[in-house]
Amino acid sequence: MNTTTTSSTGRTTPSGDYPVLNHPPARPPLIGDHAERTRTFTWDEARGWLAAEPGERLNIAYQAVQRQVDAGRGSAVAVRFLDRTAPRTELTYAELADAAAGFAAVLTGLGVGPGDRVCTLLPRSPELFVAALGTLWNGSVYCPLFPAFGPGPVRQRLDLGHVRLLVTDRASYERKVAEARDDLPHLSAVVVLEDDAPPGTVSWRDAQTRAEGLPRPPVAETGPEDPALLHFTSGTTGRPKGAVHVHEAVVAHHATARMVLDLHEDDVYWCTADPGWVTGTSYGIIGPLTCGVTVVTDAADFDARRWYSVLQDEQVTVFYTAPTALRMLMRSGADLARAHDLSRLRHVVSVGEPLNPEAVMWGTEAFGRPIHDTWWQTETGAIMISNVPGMPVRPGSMGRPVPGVEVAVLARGDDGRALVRDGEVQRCGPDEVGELALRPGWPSMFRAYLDQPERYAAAFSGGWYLSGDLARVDADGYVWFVGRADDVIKSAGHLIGPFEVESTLMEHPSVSEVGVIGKPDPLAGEIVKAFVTLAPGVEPSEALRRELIVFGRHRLGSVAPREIAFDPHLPHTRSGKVMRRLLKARELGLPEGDTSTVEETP
Ligand code: 6R9
Repeated sequence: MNTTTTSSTGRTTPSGDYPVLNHPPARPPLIGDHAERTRTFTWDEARGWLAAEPGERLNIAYQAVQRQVDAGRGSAVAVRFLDRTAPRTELTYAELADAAAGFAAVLTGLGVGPGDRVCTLLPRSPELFVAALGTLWNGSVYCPLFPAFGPGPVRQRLDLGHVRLLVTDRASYERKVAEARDDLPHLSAVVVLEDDAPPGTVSWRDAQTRAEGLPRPPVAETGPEDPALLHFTSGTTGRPKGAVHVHEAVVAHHATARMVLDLHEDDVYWCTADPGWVTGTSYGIIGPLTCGVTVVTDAADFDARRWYSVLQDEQVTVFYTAPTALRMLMRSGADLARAHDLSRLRHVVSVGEPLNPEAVMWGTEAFGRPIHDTWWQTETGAIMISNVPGMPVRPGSMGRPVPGVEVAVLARGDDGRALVRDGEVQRCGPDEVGELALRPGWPSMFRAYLDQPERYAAAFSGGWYLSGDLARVDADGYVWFVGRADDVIKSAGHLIGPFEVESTLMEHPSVSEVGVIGKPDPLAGEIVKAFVTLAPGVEPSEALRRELIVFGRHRLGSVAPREIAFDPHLPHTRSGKVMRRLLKARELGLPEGDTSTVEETP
C-alpha cells in the first residue's frame, strides 16, 4: 500500500514509504499484548487497579497521593522540580499529601468549598502541584490556566468559569487580573506566591499561617460523578468551551498511564507539557502520581541542550512530549543527542499534533527507539489511540485504539462533518477519510461544556462522540490523522480558537474586520496568521502592521498572531461570515473549492 493523503494543513502524509518498526520493548510492557488486552479489558477492571475508598467514594487527590502514602510509599519522591534560576527541589508523596491537605485547609479558611472553582496561573512549581491536588482534596474544581496567556484570555476564563479563587504570582496578578477585578464578582480571593501581596490579595505564606491552627482535613467525600477538573478549550466560533471532567476520570488517567506510558513505580518520568493544557494535568500530575513514579518537571522553556541534560542527569526513563519539541531537537542535530548518555530512556511518547514519520525515524537514531504517538483531546480527558509499547509502529500512524475505547470513522456530508440521517451514521471503509468518532462510555469523557448544554449535545450524534478530526483507519486497524474538520488552529501543540484572536484584534481602532487561520509551519505545525481589513480611511503601513502584532501579543500572550497581512476584500459567505477556509486555500495556493457561497466583492 502506498497511499498519500493531503491533510488540511496541506501536508502530504505518506503511509507506505517507511518501514514498520518492530523494536522489542526494553522492559515487558504492563499492557501485555495489545490485542489480547483489548479482548479482555473492561473499565471496571481498571477501577480495581486503583485503591479502594470508603463506600462509593472516589477522589483524584486521594488516588494520586494519599494512596501511595497508605501503601507505605510515602518516602518515595513524587515530584522533582527543576528551575533555571532556583535549586532543584523534591517533594515526597507524604510531603505532597500533607501540603495538599494543608492547601485544602487554606481553601476552607478562605470560604472555598466543594464544587467551587479554583484556578492556577503559575509556572511549573511546587505551589502549582500543591494547589492542584489540594483543590481536588477539598472537593473543589481545579481549572489550570496557561501562564503565557495574556490578560484577555485569563480574564475571560476567570469570568466564564465563575472562578472563586486564583493562585498566581504578583507580576501576573498585576498585569493580567488586577484592573479587571471589579468585573469578576465571583473571584472572592487571590493568593499570590510572594510575601508582599498587592492590595486585594493574600500571600501564600499568610494563607498557610491562617490555616495552621485548623485540623488537617480528610479527603473530601466526592463520588465518581462529582466535577473535578475544568479545562478551557477552543472551538471554531464563540467563546472558549469549558470541558468539565469528574473524579471518575482518574480511572482512565491511571489505566492509560499504565497501558500506554507504561509507568512502573520505579520510573523517572518527564512530561514536558504545561499543566495549563490538558496533557500537563492528566499526564503531568494525575496519571503518573497514581502510578507512584517520580515526576520530573522543569519550569524552563525549551532549550535543546538543557533538555538532553535533563534526560541524562535525571536519568529519565519515560519521556512524554510534543512533535514541535521533537522537531526542534531534530534541528539541533544528532551530535548533540549522541553527546549525552540517554541509555536509561526506555519509552518516548508524543502527543498534541501530527507526528511526522521523519520524527519517528529520527527517534530510532537519537533515542535508539521509535517515538510512540498518542491521540486524544481535552474532551476525551485521556489517551484514546496510541502506538502502545510492544505494538509494531507504522511511522505516520497514531496507532490503534487503547483497550476499552471504540473508534469509528464516519462518512461526511457537504459541510465536511459526519453525516447523520435519522440518527444513523454511515461508517467509512478501510482507508476512507471521514470524521473520527468515539463510542461514549470511557471514564474520562467530558460531562459538559460549562453552561453550554446545546454545544455539548452537538458533539454527539447517532450514538457517537464526534471529535472534529478527520482520519482514516487502515485494514489492520491503525488510525492515520488527516486534519481538522473545523478551523481550529494547532500551534506547537496548543489549541487556539480563531474567534478569540479575531475578536481581540477587532478591538483595535484601526481594524474593521479580521479572518484568522493556521498557516503551516515546518516547526510549530501551524502558526497563527491574521488577515485584516482596515477601518475606512486607515492606510496600511509596516508601522501599523507591527503595532497590531504588539497589540495582539500584549492582550493575548502566546496565542497572538505571528503574522498579519492586510486584505481589503476578505471573502464572505452569503450570511456575512469571513471564510477562513478560503483564506487558507489562498495562502496555500490550493484550489479554492466550492465558492458558491462566497459573496461577490464589488
Ligand atoms: C491532548 C490534546 C486536541 C487536538 C485533536 C487533534 C490534535 C492531538 C494528536 C493530534 C495528530 C496526534 N491532536 N493529538 N493530531 N496526531 N497524535 O492535544 O488536546 O489541546 O484538546 O487538542 O489536537 O486535532 O483534536 P487538545
